[in-house]
Amino acid sequence: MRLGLIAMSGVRAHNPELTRLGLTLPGFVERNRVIASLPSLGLLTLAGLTPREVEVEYLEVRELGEYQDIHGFDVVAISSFTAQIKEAYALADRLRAQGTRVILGGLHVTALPEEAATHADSIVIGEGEPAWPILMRDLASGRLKPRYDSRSVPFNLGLAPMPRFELLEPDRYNRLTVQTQRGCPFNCEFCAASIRLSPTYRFKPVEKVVAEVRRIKEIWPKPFIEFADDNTFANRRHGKRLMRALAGQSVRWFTETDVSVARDPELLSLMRDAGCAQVLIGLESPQAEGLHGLETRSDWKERQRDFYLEAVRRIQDHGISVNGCFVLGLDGTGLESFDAVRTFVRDSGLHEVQITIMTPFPGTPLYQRLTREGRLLREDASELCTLFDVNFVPQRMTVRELEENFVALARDLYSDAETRRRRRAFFRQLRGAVRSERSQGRAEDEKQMG
Ligand code: B12
Repeated sequence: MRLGLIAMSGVRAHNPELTRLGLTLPGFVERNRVIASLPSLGLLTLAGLTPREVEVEYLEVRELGEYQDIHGFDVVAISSFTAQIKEAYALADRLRAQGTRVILGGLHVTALPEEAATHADSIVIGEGEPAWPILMRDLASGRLKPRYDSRSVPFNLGLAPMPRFELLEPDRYNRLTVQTQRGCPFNCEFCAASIRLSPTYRFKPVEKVVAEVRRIKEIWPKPFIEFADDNTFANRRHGKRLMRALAGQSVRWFTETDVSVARDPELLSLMRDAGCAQVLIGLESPQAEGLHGLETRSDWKERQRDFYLEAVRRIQDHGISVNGCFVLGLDGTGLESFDAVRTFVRDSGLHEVQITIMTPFPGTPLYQRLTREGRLLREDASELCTLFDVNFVPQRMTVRELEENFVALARDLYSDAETRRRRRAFFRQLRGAVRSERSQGRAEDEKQMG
């Protein structure tokens, strides 16, 4: 049997002005080029659970035009994010018309299984690992079921297979992903990441993470790794064990976490020593009005706001740059929010910044609330789930104001001059931190020498 694993790759923006901007602004172009080359870890993971007698090929589909070239598979498995789901369905329909069986799974399929089922021979709802071996067995015996649902039991990451990185063309990738944990102890209203597959927060045993890093290094001797986590250091003890284990691996890496890492200087030092280049933190908004109610369990995000500036300083003082992410169009915020972000970015010395538009992804509490409030512009607008397009009526500005001000903010923040200014400020901060560490060290030496 020949199985094709098809990743719908690349980054997307629908808004023509932003797409144009994305092609010209240095800060934006650079980041997009770098991240767009990541492969699908979900599919490589399923490959790791596929019986060895099945011949497996991994393909990236970037453009609709390439669809013609997909031939010769008995079955294909396609991964799904919301933004590209219409392309994925078009591909699935075409392949099925050719006689190839199609299996769909991933975040969007989990959010809207009924819709997905009309384009597939079989769908997987929730995490892939529990369902895949059963599905493969049923497929081999001619008894493929139309749906497999793994939501009842969270997958034990202690049983995680080794992703089959060797299926990738080595020259095509410069960054690889490794997942160290799944879920998140927080529950942000807009979150459309792994808590929507299974809400339980779990982590992968450190030894397994290190084994994945080692496997990657056998293929790419100097890889840059992105942890495909939602919040790597939500469990401090696990985070520290992971850092101690990674310290000997000589890899540089990037991950997503929250501001609480800045309250733990030991953790920050361990992260630096383990090769952390950058952390991406969802600051979401510099305004209390924007943060209020975002985290639905205990309003955790709002309670961190007064610590934001200090947190960025402490993390960057450790030589780890912060990519601060802000969401525009949040309820409670109006036109003042654009300047609030500009001011915060300057005052904090953030090395990198990412701005996105509040996005109601299907399957999220935000989507349900905006539907209830009659504030969705279009219900069937998955192509607008790019994080750069508006598909809702904002509370304190018009759609047009949100779009125009967002573009103006992107133009400012990602301009050549502003990108260079941030970079210079970060290196200045680093030099200052090294000087003060040295002088502290000297003071301690002098104290010890009496
Ligand atoms: C790495 C990453 C990327 C890579 C993806 C590479 C790739 N081809 O997969 C790149 C940089 C290309 C990317 C692009 C985009 N991304 Co992105 N990305 C991530 C990130 C950081 C990690 C995803 C990951 O690897 N998870 C780990 C794997 C193991 O999980 P998984 O893919 O969900 O797979 C599991 C299951 O879903 C299932 N499964 C998945 N596929 C399949 C298929 C079958 C057949 C089966 C049976 C099962 C199955 O099994 C797997 C194991 O359990 C997440 C944020 C996060 N922290 O999770 C955002 C995230 C997935 N991205 C997001 C978004 C919005 C985008 C973009 C639209 C951004 C943009 N404007 O361009 C694009 C969309 C690209 C596209 N073509 O559609 C959203 C998606 C929300 C959603 N519900 O759709 C997330 C959650 C971030 C967020 N801000 O909310 N992204």
